[in-house]
Amino acid sequence: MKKRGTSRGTALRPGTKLRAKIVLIGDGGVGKTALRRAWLGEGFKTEYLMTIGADFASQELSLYYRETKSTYDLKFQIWDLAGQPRFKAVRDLYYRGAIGALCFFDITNQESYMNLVEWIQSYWALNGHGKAPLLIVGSKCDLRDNPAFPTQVSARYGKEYAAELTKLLIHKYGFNVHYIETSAKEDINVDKAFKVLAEEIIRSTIHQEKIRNDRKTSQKKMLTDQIRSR
Ligand SMILES: Nc1nc2c(ncn2[C@@H]2O[C@H](COP(=O)(O)OP(=O)(O)O)[C@@H](O)[C@H]2O)c(=O)[nH]1
Ligand SMILES: [Mg+2]
Repeated sequence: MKKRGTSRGTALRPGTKLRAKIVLIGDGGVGKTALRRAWLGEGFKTEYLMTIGADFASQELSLYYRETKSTYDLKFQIWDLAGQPRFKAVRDLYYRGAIGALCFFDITNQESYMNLVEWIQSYWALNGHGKAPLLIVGSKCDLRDNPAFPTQVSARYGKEYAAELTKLLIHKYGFNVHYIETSAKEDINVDKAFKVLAEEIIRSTIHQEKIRNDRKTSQKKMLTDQIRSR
């Protein structure tokens, strides 16, 4: 039988590599490029170099998944999208095929938090897979409680939003939404953000596979029953 070509259709087996396209989304200036660079060991820059359209990077990651007691290899293809509205037309094309997203807001910028809803909606509407895994990232946490940045988005908000999304998604889609605060500047939770997303991609992929197999089994049973009852 013909295998489906999408990553979500690809069987996830220990020892085989799962190609996972992920997108980094959120308003311009929230720190998407900085986090990607920090994860790839490219250092932190204070000056702001705007991403034009999209940047691409790839990185491999092995992850031990407790529930199946197996190690999975993922090859992350990371698309770092420009956040500015004027790049919207280009950006929409890059969502296609994404099975994971890091959704950023800057903890010192309330508007960037409010805009998360739209970012997440676009990702789900345009990736071709629907409700795929994501992680909510509260960035620049080194600025937490810094008096120079008096308006802050409290960690409670991020956690509540993630919990609300998890409630909506876990049963049908089989993944959790986590909230993680990161600092690319001080290397806080940089590895963790990518690992937690990887784990939820694995959880969701296993869940989708199980649904497909259950469906196949029940259809086979139906056919067998039909033939027997003749
Ligand atoms: N204090 C602090 N500044 C950051 C952090 N991450 C990014 N920045 C700064 O925020 C600005 C925008 O970062 P950038 O990664 O280019 O944002 P992008 O538009 O989302 O890709 C730059 O001036 C960075 O130096 C962080 O973790 N802490
Ligand atoms: Mg950028």
